[in-house]
Amino acid sequence: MSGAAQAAGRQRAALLADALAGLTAPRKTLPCKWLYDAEGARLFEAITRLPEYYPTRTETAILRGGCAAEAARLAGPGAAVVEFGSGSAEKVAILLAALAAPAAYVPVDIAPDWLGAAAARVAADWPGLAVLPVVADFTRPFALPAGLPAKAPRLGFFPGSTIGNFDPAGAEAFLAMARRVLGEGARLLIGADLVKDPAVLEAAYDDAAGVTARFNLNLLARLNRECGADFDLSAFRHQAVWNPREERVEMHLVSLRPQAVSLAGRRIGFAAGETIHTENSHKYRPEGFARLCARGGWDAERCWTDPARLFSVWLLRAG
Ligand code: AVI
Repeated sequence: MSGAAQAAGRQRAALLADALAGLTAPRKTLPCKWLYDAEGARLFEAITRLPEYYPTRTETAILRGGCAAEAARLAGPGAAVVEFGSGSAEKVAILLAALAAPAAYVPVDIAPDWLGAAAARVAADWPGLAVLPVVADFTRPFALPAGLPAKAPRLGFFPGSTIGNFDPAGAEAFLAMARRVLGEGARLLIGADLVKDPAVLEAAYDDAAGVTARFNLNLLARLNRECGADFDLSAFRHQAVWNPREERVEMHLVSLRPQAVSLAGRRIGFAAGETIHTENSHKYRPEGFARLCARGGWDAERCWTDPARLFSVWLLRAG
């Protein structure tokens, strides 16, 4: 069996183990990382262009409107940029263009195909830049590539408010891990979505064109494709709700009727209205986000927002 086939087999086994654990729990859940197979990644890209989904365009405008330039000035010349969960690596172009003679770009992502394609694009656009991709789960400690110039100032990049998809303990653990990986004197440029009118938030996660609904339901289609489950997708509907106590948008899949689904020889029963909780997207207040960063070992050096205060981008300095 090829290495790629073995990796795919391991992924399927991990997906099945998570699905069996999550769907037999008293409150059914599925980890949001499984939303991103090839189809999920394509749908997420479409989400980022939706009129209701303000985070991507707002963060891009903040980066372009002086934030990237100021972060680049503070990071200094010859910086090595390490992007956590680089995906399509689009926003990093704004940062690389602002930096004086960046020494290296290290995109870190768990999906090797995606990573290879994004790394090749950046390498083609930035001749002379050392592009050193790392295939790794960026939520766990990983080693920086040996070829990274030892003296280059380290600048982490974690845009998109992906930190909001961790629970608070996971977010703190991620920040502490990033601090360890990047080392003394490092900086981290990170996007954090802000608490706002629940109607704006719920529309961003339940768009009129139904793209986010397809993104969420694709998780059941993925379980059918990869784990031989028999979910009837027409018997579930997408739901996005603001949880004011936890200050997060929750995505659920709601069972429209009593039903049973089979998965790896197990029958999993659903009551009408019962949900599978598939994602949390935490929103922050600036003071709370600065406190979270401090607990993870980072001092807030700068914070930028847009005029409507929808989104924030922070430059953190290793404390
Ligand atoms: C990747 N992440 C930051 C997105 C978010 O906004 O939480 C994922 C997403 N889920 C639904 N729409 C977008």
